[in-house]
Amino acid sequence: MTDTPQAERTLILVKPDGVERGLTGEVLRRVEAKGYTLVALELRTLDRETAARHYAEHKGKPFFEPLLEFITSGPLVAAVFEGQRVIEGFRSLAGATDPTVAAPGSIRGDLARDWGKKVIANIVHGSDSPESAAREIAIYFPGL
Ligand code: IDP
Repeated sequence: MTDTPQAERTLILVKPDGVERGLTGEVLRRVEAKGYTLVALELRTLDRETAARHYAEHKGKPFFEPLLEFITSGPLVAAVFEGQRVIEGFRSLAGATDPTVAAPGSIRGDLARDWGKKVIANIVHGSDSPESAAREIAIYFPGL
């Protein structure tokens, strides 16, 4: 099966908690099993400046500093996946931001829980719109 030219792309992260817990393969397996196509993949540790660029929309919120500390705390896996409605499709695979109430069957619902810390450690990130996807893909994979 191949996608029509309207196929979109999304930026997916396995955050440092997911990498540390050995869940990278499980996350990528679920996204590939759904049928989306992997087009870029990298293991890297973010510096503070790049992390602040990624999460610019949350600047000023109480969890902004803990979020920067968390996302720079160890290696993460950045990936770009492609497919029809992949942005919405991955958000559905990921589940709600709060892992305690994320639906069972979703990545966060099955694999994450509340650790009572200042930032929610929820294993994955996925772009939330075509505009965010373009902006985020340019941060992690310039020139893609
Ligand atoms: P999303 O990752 O589900 O799209 P966003 O609202 O974009 O959620 O938040 C980005 C990340 O910031 C979340 O995934 C989570 O790690 C963290 N976060 C969001 N809201 C809170 C909060 O109220 N307290 C602590 N951490 C939060």
